[in-house]
Amino acid sequence: MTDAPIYTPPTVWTWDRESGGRFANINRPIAGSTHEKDLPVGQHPLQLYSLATPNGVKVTIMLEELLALGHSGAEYDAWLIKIGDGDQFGSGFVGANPNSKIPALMDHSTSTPIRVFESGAILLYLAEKFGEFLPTDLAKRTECLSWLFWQMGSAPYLGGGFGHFYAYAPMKIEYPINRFAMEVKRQLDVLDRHLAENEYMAGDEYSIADMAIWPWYGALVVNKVYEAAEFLEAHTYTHVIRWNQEIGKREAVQRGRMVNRVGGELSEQLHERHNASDFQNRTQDKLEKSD
Ligand SMILES: N[C@@H](CCC(=O)N[C@@H](CS)C(=O)NCC(=O)O)C(=O)O
Repeated sequence: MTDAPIYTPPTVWTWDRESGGRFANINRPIAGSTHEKDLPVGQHPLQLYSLATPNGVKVTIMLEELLALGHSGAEYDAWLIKIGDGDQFGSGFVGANPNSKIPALMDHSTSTPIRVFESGAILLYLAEKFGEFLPTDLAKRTECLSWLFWQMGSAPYLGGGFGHFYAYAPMKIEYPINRFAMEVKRQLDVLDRHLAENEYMAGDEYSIADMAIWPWYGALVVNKVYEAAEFLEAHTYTHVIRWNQEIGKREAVQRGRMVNRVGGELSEQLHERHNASDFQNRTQDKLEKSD
């Protein structure tokens, strides 16, 4: 093992400097709001406050899938929360999610608006509200929820563990990169073995488990997060790659990926979404600009 910087923890940890690395400016050891700011509310019952990170995309995919099935009650306004600018610490956002992380959903269709935070809870809420993408058969429903909660417990090792130390930390340290690469490869193998025998995560039905897992692990195997596909030998997880392609072909998934996206190809960005026609207008804007 190479030499790692030596650190002797003090008796009591204190927050006296920025840790460095990407996102260090938004990390704090305390919760709560930093400034007063109400959240905007649009015309639809469902108000989403988010950003197109893998956690945000789960929810916009679900909403677009529900709309594709004809559930007009799933019409939504998607407002952009710029986490790099600290929007998640505004008082209105903290009211919607005391954990100050996107995504957060407000449902105004009830007499007292309901707040939902944590992407897994939002997927489950919408699945139950509209009766879709959560199998009704007890065994299949249980399998679906097991994989949904697997994602919620596993992805922090991928994002907060591997992704942080491999891509974002101010220096490359062998010990954590080794530890989290090992865990992420193990997780990919869990998925690969399961998808060798199952079309989707919950078996033969596409469900909220796929919507939760795809934006993280699907993106990882095709090098869309952390540029780590080669390092992790992602090409060897052939069943994950097959499943990733299958899900990526869905039109609702392609629309959901664009909502609240502010990086990457301009043609794939829809900063805010208030109507289905916004996707079309985005395309027209682009065509007009390129004329
Ligand atoms: N377990 C949460 C994780 C949400 C999360 O980590 N969101 C990140 C973006 S992907 C965020 O808002 N970070 C802002 C911050 O940490 O201040 C979920 O699934 O909803």
